[in-house]
Amino acid sequence: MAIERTLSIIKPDAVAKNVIGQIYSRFENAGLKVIAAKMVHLSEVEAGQFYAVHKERPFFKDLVSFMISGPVMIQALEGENAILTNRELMGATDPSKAEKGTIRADFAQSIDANAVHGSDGADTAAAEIAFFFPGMQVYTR
Ligand code: RTP
Ligand code: MG
Repeated sequence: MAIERTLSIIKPDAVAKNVIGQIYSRFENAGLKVIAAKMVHLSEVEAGQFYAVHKERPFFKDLVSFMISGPVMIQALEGENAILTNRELMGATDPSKAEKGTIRADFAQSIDANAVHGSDGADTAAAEIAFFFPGMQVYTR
């Protein structure tokens, strides 16, 4: 299996619920290491750029307003099959359809306020890490 990196965002709803630590525990228990992290209150421009791939979708405006409604916690995760492992930990986009025990089933309210973001492939992972952590330095532990 390959060691990969992926980008994760704990969205405003989960930050407001004070469950950053509980979500980090899930990453750690699944063998994912936090190799970079920052808490940010995104601007409308940043959120729009980050989700530009969804620009033409009907939910784009709601998605951007939600993502700027409060601070988010952004991290790069590293581990075996990190991209898929993180997507499995997250669960389905709509928390009412997410499997029990996933982050979204346990902490999310709705398809908008769905607790976490995770890169969905190798290309998006690389682009999203570069977007938030340009020239990222990693200190091996
Ligand atoms: P994310 O990008 O945030 O990790 O979520 P995802 O891959 O599971 O879902 P994606 O299709 O990339 O959509 C991005 C975010 O847009 C909102 N969304 N709303 N109302 C809707 O039908 C709808 N579809 C997507 C969600 O908040 C989703 O996380
Ligand atoms: Mg996505």
